[in-house]
Amino acid sequence: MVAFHAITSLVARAVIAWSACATAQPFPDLIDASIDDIRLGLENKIFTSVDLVTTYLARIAEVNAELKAVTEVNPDALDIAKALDAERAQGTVRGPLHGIPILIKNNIATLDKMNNTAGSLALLGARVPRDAFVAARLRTAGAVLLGKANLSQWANFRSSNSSNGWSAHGGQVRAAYARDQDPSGSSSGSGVAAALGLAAACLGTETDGSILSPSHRNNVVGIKPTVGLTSRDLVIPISEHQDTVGPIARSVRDAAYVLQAIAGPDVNDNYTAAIPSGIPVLPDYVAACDKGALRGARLGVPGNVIELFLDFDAGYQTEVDAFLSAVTLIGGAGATVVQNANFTNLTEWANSTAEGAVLRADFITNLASYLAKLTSNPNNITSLADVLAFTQKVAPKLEEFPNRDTATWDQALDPQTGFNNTDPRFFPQLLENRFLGGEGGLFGALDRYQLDAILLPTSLASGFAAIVGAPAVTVPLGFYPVGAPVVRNARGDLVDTGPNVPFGLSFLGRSFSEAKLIGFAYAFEQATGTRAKLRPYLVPKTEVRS
Ligand SMILES: *[C@@H]1O[C@H](CO)[C@@H](O)[C@H](O)[C@H]1NC(C)=O
Ligand SMILES: *[C@@H]1O[C@H](CO)[C@@H](O)[C@H](O)[C@H]1NC(C)=O
Ligand SMILES: *[C@@H]1O[C@H](CO)[C@@H](O)[C@H](O)[C@H]1NC(C)=O
Ligand SMILES: *[C@@H]1O[C@H](CO)[C@@H](O)[C@H](O)[C@H]1NC(C)=O
Ligand SMILES: *[C@@H]1O[C@H](CO)[C@@H](O)[C@H](O)[C@H]1NC(C)=O
Ligand SMILES: *[C@@H]1O[C@H](CO)[C@@H](O)[C@H](O)[C@H]1NC(C)=O
Ligand SMILES: *[C@@H]1O[C@H](CO)[C@@H](O)[C@H](O)[C@H]1NC(C)=O
Ligand SMILES: *[C@@H]1O[C@H](CO)[C@@H](O)[C@H](O)[C@H]1NC(C)=O
Ligand SMILES: CC(=O)N[C@H]1CO[C@H](CO)[C@@H](O)[C@@H]1O
Repeated sequence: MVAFHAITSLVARAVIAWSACATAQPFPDLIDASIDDIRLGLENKIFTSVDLVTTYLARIAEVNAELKAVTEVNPDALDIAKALDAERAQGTVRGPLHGIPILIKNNIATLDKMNNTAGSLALLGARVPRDAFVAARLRTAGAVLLGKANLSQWANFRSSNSSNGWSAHGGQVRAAYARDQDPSGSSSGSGVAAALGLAAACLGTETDGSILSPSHRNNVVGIKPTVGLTSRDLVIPISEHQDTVGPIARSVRDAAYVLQAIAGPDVNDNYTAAIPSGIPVLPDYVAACDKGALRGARLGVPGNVIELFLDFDAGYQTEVDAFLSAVTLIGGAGATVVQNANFTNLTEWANSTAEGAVLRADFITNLASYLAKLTSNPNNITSLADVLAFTQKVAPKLEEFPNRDTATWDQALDPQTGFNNTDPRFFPQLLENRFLGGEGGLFGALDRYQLDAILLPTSLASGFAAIVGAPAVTVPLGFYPVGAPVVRNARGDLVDTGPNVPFGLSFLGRSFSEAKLIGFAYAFEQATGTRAKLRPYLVPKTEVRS
């Protein structure tokens, strides 16, 4: 309780100090600037959107040779910014994102000069009939689509011997809190770009962990929306049952601005028809950013989940210790914490192979549907079998085959054991997920203990939400101390954990409970200010004032 208030007042003082001299001081560094800061800078004519785009492009150029966070920049970005500046000069401001540069993951298609490849050379030069719904929504909101963020190729759905953040189209993404840091994935470039201020914010996508995990390893905030809150139209898929598009940003409030812009029903993704019809207008995610949101909340900690992961790998202890301190702080902020809000069928979950089966089956069907929508397809890729043949036979060298194998696709296309999502073997697998994540998992615990959300270290969190399409929000929680052992990824080429590597805390909730989760995450973020305690080793120097 005492620690909590001490930290809160420190943060409050820092904010007041800054606003007091905001007019006299130069604009904050872009690694710290919030969307509100940038918006005010534009409103007060401290700079233009063209200045911002120029600055962000220079920042990308400064670090990209080393970090490979960005695959392509938008050749039209400056013209778009110029047009948005002209609109503003004539008195039209579309909203809080007017003139604000945003990077999107390289699996979200745009009808412009940029490629959309999921990192594969198979789709270079392919064209789509229209912008992905979420990209169109960003444009309508006045955002400048600055470029495409690199990713783990095929959103990490290809190989058993690859590395997070590697793609043939974009190279190897590295994170910047430690040398050769594994950026996690699959929205690797989005995480790194948000962390270093290579754009005001980014879009990522998640099937299981691909927003939450790179967000936490890059010391930023990620919102993984309920499947159906954000359209997947013209997003290169893995699974209609699990894929979702969401923001990765430096603060909860910034992420809320982006979510507000992209959420909502789309006739081209009928999962969005599940958005509760009682809400003709979506909840106000920005207004949900309330410092007092933890007061009176009921939050659960599934002790058996934590125990299972520690049994599996004692290396999680650092993150769990920080998590348990955070739980105490959250209690001190007025939340009721229910310890041992356990998941009843955790053992069955840990042994289940249903999620992999669902993803492989969906991928065959959903990828073919995406490819069928292309208006130009230079390599004539229409199926997973075509992608496999391209990777293994047409461009094996650049696709780094066989070193980076195609184990996931081989399994999906196995004539004996593979099947797509129209096969009778599919539905029992989907039902198993719905039970293990539902009554036997996340939803069961929320209901049994009448909770608003479940708390977990982000390293342990994504799977439980993934298999039932539930939302989750991660916020910075801490980082590995000096002297922590360096643990490399399975491939051996990147540092997974070690000194200065960040980690996060996740809030998981019921479907369409994003506003609540955002409130909790915001209150926690404001009380702790963890992001500001940690600096990357590599920070771009170009600023909007230079
Ligand atoms: C898209 O890929 C093509 C190669 O097929 C390349 O010529 C073009 O420059 C790429 N677009 C951008 C914006 O980099
Ligand atoms: C949703 O759309 C897909 C293809 O676009 C279609 O196969 C499916 O039947 C639709 N589902 C509903 C509930 O409308
Ligand atoms: C929850 O799990 C923890 C850790 O396995 C165990 O100690 C505790 O008894 C369990 N509580 C309930 C209510 O099942
Ligand atoms: C879930 O757990 C309960 C209690 O251990 C058990 O009786 C039940 O069989 C499990 N259900 C499934 C589908 O595994
Ligand atoms: C898998 O199931 C077996 C048998 O029910 C159980 O002993 C084991 O603990 C389970 N594995 C995990 C990781 O929970
Ligand atoms: C899915 O499997 C069925 C039955 O094997 C087959 O007829 C259909 O063409 C497959 N669809 C795709 C997209 O592979
Ligand atoms: C793709 O198909 C078109 C039309 O059948 C053909 O002209 C072209 O050569 C094919 N391209 C490749 C790379 O196979
Ligand atoms: C997996 O990648 C590593 C690192 O490049 C390499 O040493 C190893 O040979 C690869 N495994 C296979 C089976 O190709
Ligand atoms: C914007 C940019 O720097 N893109 C580069 C990303 O990395 C790939 C692969 O090395 C290059 O081809 C791009 O030019």
